[in-house]
Amino acid sequence: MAKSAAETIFVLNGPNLNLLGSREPETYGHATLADVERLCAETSAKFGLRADCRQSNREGELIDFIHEAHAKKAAGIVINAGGYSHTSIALHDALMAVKIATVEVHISNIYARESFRHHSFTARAAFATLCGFGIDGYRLAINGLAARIGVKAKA
Ligand code: CA2
Repeated sequence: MAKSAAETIFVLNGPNLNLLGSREPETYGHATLADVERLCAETSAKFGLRADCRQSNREGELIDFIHEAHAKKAAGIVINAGGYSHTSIALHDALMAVKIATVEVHISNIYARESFRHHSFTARAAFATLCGFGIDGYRLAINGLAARIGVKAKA
């Protein structure tokens, strides 16, 4: 049976994350965005959830995805807004407006990098932030999100 929208989590990746696996492996590892999306789908499935994975290099489109998550009554959001995390009040405002349980993920440890990465506007709108775990951060985020929304792993 098809899963209802209420059992969907949105996994949003921001600018340049489509380049994962092709450049800067010392910072972001060798996994591709397709690997990230597969990991999210597999992890979500363990909870009977569906991962709706989107990536955009445009701030406005990411905001549209957040509005769509609200319209579709998504159960949660996992977001790596990339560089927009550090600049975008508009993304912060969108996340605040929809009031969907949100986890922020960064592949790298943003606190061990340049000081301009140490502040995240979007993190203020998330109930938790994970950074520095590589792409495993997405798996951890979905586990934490499921616990937060009261969804248990299926036997
Ligand atoms: O560590 C993360 O996940 C970041 O969100 C990645 C962003 C960066 O601006 C944040 O400070 C931390 C950059 C994404 C760029 O991704 C690339 C992947 C491969 C090659 C080049 C860029």
